[in-house]
Amino acid sequence: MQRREILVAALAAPLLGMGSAAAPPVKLLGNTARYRLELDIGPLEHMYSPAEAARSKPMQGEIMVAGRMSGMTAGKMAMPAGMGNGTAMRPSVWHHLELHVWDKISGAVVKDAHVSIRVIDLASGRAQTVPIAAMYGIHSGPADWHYGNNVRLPPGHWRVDAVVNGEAASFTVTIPPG
Ligand SMILES: [Cu+2]
Repeated sequence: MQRREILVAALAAPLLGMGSAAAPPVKLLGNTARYRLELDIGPLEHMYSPAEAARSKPMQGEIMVAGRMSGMTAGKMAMPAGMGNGTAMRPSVWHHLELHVWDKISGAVVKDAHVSIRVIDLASGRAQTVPIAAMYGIHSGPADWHYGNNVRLPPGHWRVDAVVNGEAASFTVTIPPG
């Protein structure tokens, strides 16, 4: 197992809306024994089931191949279980977190990985488990295949612990205020 910790100050760009085509504000590379990883944290994305996408033909957002979107339902904000109201769902504290996985030997995108991701607030030590969906961007297509979800990530220092087919990697991310 290799650990990789990288500090990045990013996410300075304001949240302009879901499905922004802009490059993700956070892009970190990682490694495990068998896999090359990329962690992207960007603006909240709308995540469509294949049936929803076929019906509404969205121009942006992501197609969920497996799993479910957290944090929003049917294009509207919804409160995830266990969260109070108030500022919890301010869009600026919600981000789209995604992990891309490539096989180091073949270079191929790994589409059937078993992935788990935990996000740890380094100030409080509190951890949250990211519900994993497999998905790809509508614009980019299946080459963009990745694992993750929309997550609440307020400004602060975070560690993202990922396990891919039993192989662990960690990333350290700073989300600046604003
Ligand atoms: Cu995604």
